[in-house]
Amino acid sequence: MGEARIITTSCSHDCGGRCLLRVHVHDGKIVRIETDDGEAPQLRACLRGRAYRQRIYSPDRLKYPLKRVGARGEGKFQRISWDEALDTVANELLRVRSMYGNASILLLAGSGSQAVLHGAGAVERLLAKFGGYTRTWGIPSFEGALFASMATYGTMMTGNAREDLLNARLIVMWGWNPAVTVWDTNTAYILARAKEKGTRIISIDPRLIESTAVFAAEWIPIRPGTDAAMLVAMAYVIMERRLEDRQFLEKYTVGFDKFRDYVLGVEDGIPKTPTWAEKITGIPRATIEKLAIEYATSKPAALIPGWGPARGSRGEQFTRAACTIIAMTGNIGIAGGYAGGFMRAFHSREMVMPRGARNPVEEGAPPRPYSLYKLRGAAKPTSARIHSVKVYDAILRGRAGGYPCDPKMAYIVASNFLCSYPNTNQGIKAFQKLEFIVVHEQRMTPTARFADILLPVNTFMEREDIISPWLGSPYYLFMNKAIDSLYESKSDRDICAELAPRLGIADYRDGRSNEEWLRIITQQTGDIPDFDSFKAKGYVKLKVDEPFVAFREQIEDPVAHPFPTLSGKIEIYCPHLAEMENPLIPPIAKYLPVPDGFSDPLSKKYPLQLVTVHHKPATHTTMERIPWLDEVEPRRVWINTRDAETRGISNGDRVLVFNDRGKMLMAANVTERIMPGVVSIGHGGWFELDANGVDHGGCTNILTPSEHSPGGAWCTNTVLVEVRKV
Ligand SMILES: Nc1nc2c(c(=O)[nH]1)N[C@H]1C(S)=C(S)[C@@H](COP(=O)(O)OP(=O)(O)OC[C@H]3O[C@@H](n4cnc5c(=O)[nH]c(N)nc54)[C@H](O)[C@@H]3O)O[C@H]1N2
Ligand SMILES: Nc1nc2c(c(=O)[nH]1)N[C@H]1C(S)=C(S)[C@@H](COP(=O)(O)OP(=O)(O)OC[C@H]3O[C@@H](n4cnc5c(=O)[nH]c(N)nc54)[C@H](O)[C@@H]3O)O[C@H]1N2
Ligand SMILES: [Mo]
Repeated sequence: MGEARIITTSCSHDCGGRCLLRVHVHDGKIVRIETDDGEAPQLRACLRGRAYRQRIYSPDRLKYPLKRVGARGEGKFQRISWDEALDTVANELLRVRSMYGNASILLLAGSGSQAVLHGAGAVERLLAKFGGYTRTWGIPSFEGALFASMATYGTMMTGNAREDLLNARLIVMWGWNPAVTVWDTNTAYILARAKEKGTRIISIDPRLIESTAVFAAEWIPIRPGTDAAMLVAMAYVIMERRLEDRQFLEKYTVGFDKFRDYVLGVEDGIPKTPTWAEKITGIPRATIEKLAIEYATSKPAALIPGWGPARGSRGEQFTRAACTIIAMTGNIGIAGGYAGGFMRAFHSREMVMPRGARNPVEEGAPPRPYSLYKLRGAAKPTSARIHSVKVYDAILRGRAGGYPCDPKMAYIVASNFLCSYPNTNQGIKAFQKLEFIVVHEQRMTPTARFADILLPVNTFMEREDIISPWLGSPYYLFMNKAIDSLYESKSDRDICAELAPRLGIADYRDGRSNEEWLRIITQQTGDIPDFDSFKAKGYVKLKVDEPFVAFREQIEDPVAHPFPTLSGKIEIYCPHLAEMENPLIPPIAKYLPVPDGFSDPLSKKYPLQLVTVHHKPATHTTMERIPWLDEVEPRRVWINTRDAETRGISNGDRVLVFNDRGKMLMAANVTERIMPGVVSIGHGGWFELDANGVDHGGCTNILTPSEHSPGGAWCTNTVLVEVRKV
C-alpha cells in the first residue's frame, strides 16, 4: 500500500470528550484511525472517534448545494451551483430584512461543531454584521443546572478537577454516567483508579448504567423527577442527627434557617422525613437514612449532581437541593469534596473567537423575567431571545403569542433541530409556516430535508482548527486537516465569507486569515508558548501541580475572596429568587410535583415515566447510521421485566411507545437494569414517519414536551408514555 501519513486531530462534536485522533491518510483517503499512545495522560478516543471514517465516507454525505423541488420536508432536491445557492440565500436574507426586519431572521445554531473557527459561530458573526437576528436561550444540556449554580454560587465554575476525585472518601454519582457520556476525557479512567484505591462509589439513577456496573458498590434506583425529595429528606436526617457542619453554614452561607423551616415542616406543616420521601421517590426510608448518614460522615465526599436529573420539569430544584446538602456537610472548597452546581473546572482556558459585532437585535432589550440578570456572570438574559423549546410555538404564534418577533426565516447551522429539540410533530407543522429555510449540513438529516436551500459542509477532518476540553481539563488540541474537502463541500466560515459581499458586508474575516486567528487565540490562552510546535505535535498537555478545587480561595480566605453572589456567600436562600415571587422557582430548594411527572393524573392514561438519555454509540444525532456504531448498541426501549410481563412483551418484541404528542415503533429491551414504572430510550434517532405518523427511526423527541421551567430547564426527562405490544 505504500506509506500512509499520520495526521493528528480531535473530534469537535458535542460528545463529552475531546480526544486525540491519529488519522492515517493514504493517497488522500483516510484508511485508519488510531488514538493517543504517547505521553501521559493519554487522551484516548472512544468508539465514536475511531469509527469516524465511516461517517466521512457515508453515503448520505451532502455533495453539492441543493435547492428544494418537492414539497417542504419531502426530500426532493435539485443540484445547483454554489453561485445560485449563495445568491438565493443572500436575496432571501435581504428580502426578509427589508420586509419584516432583522428580528424575523431566526438563527437555530446547534452544537454540531465546537471548535473555535468552524461551526455555528461563523453564521452568528455573519448575521450580527448583517444587522442582527433572533436567537434562542435555554441550552439543552444544562440550563437547569446552570440556573441553580448561578443562584447558589454566582458562577458556573464550581467543579473540581477529575484527579481530585482520588482525594474523596465517598463518591456519589447522582444521575451521572461518565462511562458513557465521558464528561471530559479520562473521567472513567480516574473513577477506575478511585475504585482500585478502595473509594466507595454509590450511584443514584432509575437505570443500572454502565458507570454503576463498573464503578459502584451500590445502586439506588429512584423515580425520575423526585430527586429533590430524596435530597430534602437526607437534609432532614442530617439535621435530626445534628450532623450538619454548623460552623461552615454560619461562616459561608446565607438562609439555612429558611431551608430548615421548610424541611422540618415549620413552613407548610409537612416534615420532610424519609417516610415522606419514600412515597415520592420509591426508595425505602432506611436507604435514605443510611445514605444521609454515610454522606454526612464521610468527609471529604464528592456528591456529583449530573445534568440528567436537572433536564426535567423544575430540574433547577434538583441541583439547588444537591448544593444545599453539599453546603450543609461543608464539602466545598476542599480537596476530595465537590460543590455540585454547573461543575466546570478550568485548568485550560476556553478557546473562543474574540467577540465580533454584537447582535443589534438584542442591544437595549430588557432582561427577561425570571433571569438572574443582576449577577455579573449570567449569560445574556435578554428578553429578545426565544427559549429553545418554544421555537415552534414562536413560529406558529409570533408576537401575538407573546414572543419577541414574528419569525419568517430560519437559518439552521450545525443542528439537526427537528430531531434534537422537543416535540418534533409540532416542529414539522411550524416549519411549514416559514417563508424560507436554509440549512448548513454534512449529511441528509431529517432537518436538512426541510431546507429550501441546503448547503454542503465539510467535516472537521477536512479543515484546520483548534479546540479546548469540554469542561476544562488541562490540555489543548490542534485539529490538523487530514484530507481535502469532499465533493463540493465547504466550511461554514468559507460559506459565510462568500455570502458576506452579497449582503454588503465588506469585512467578514476582520482582515485576518484563518491561521492568523488561530495564532491569536492560541496566544491568548497564555498557556501555549509556541503555535508551530502546538500544530506539529497536535496537542499541549499542561503540567498541573495540584488538581483544581473550586472555591478553595473563598473557603481559605473568605474576606479577600467572597463568593460571586450578591451576598458574597453561598445562597441556600437566594434573595434574587425571592424577588421573582414565582412559586416554581422558590428562594430555597424544594421538591415540587410536576405536570407529566409520576403524580400527574395523566399517569392513569400514560403510566410509564420516560427518560431520554445520552446514548453510548451516539453523539446526539450526529453519529447515526454508521454501521460499526449501529452494531454496538442498537437503540431500543428499556422496560422492566415486570412492566413487560403485564403487557405481554418479550425481549426483542416490536412495541409502540406513545402519548398524546406522538407514537414510535421500536424493539423492546426487557431488563432488570431499569426500575419498574420507568422506560428509557437513547436520544438521537433520525425520525422516519410512516403514513400514519408513526416514527420508525427512534426519535425520542416525537414524545417529549415543548415546555421548560421558569429557570430554563428542558423537560426531556419528564415525559409520560404507554408501551404496547404490536
Ligand atoms: N455517548 C454520548 N455521550 C455524550 C453525549 C452523547 O450524545 N452521547 N452528549 C454530550 C452532551 S452534549 C451532554 S449535555 C452530556 C449529557 O450528560 P448527562 O446529562 O449526564 O447524560 P444523560 O444520559 O442524559 O443523563 C445521565 C443519567 O441521568 C439519569 N436520569 C435521568 N433522569 C433522572 C432523574 O430524574 N433522576 C436521576 N437520579 N437520574 C436521572 C439517566 O438515567 C442517565 O443515566 O453528555 C455528553 N456526552
Ligand atoms: N429527548 C432529548 N433530546 C435532547 C437531549 C436529550 O437528552 N433528550 N439532549 C439535548 C442536548 S444535551 C443537546 S447538546 C442537543 C444537541 O442537539 P444538536 O445541537 O441539534 O445536535 P445534533 O442533533 O447532533 O445535530 C448536530 C448537527 O450538526 C451537523 N454538523 C456537525 N459538524 C458540523 C459543522 O461543522 N458544520 C455544520 N454546519 N454542521 C455540522 C451534524 O451533521 C448534525 O446533523 O440535543 C438535545 N436533545
Ligand atoms: Mo448537551
